[in-house]
Amino acid sequence: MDDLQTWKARRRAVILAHNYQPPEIQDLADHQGDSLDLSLLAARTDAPVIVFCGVHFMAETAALLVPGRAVLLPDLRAGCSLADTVTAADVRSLRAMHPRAAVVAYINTSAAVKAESDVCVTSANALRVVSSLPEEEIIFIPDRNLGQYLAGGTAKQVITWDGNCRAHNEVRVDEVRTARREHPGAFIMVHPEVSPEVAAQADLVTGTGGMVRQAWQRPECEFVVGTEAGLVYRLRKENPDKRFHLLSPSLWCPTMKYTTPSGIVSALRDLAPRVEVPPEVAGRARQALDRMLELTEG
Ligand code: CIZ
Repeated sequence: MDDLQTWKARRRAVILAHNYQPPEIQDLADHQGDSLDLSLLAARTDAPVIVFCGVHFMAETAALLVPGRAVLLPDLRAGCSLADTVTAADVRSLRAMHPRAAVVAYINTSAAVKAESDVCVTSANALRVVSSLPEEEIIFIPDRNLGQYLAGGTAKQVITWDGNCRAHNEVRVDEVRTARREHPGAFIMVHPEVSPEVAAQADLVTGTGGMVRQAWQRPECEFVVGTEAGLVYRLRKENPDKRFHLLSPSLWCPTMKYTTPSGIVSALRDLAPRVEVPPEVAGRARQALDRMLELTEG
């Protein structure tokens, strides 16, 4: 009775896995994607139970989009150190300092921070959403590297916060140079959470969804991948005739690896740990997410 498929059927659950999840979790998931894909899937599914294989802010996002449904995060230790760098009180202080600016929250933030923000973005839609805002001044939280990337890609004045994703921020310029030397002809793509110096050396800066499409569509047979190692497993699986190299050993997120098959079985059996958002935060946080979805889909 501890069989995952049995419990999944019994709960009529859907299993969503982020692109950074371990291979065995990617293999058993119903759907895989970046946080935008998974948010859209969560918003559209009618499954009464969603098992979110990712980190806490992602499960919270799903819980905001499907109020009343059970969103399970198999291991509550799966947090995001980038999301933890900014609090709701920090956002209120920033607003007081820059009253004309729109507050744009990266999806990697808590629901409490989203509730203080005007709109959310993911790596897949950040440029599009920020460009479409009427405000000329933008407060972007919490990833400074992504904020600088947005400043370079739009005509906006972007006020950044001093947060970063350790895995992406630790990638070094000399690692890109080495990859170019060792894999001449490979297409080098990096995530916008890497430093601007590293981004400047790459062929393309894009989120994981963009990397998946590039791997399908580009003529090159070899790619260097500058994002968390979990994506490389997906790219290899979907493109068995192409070669993929991880840009740096630093690209490994420990909290993404807390999900295990047995943790999923326990979560389905116990309907816990369940992620819920307090009502005083949920309404305002949902508005910031809905605005993102309108600007992305519209
Ligand atoms: O948007 C996401 O899911 C994150 C955090 C990274 C990416 O590019 O997929």
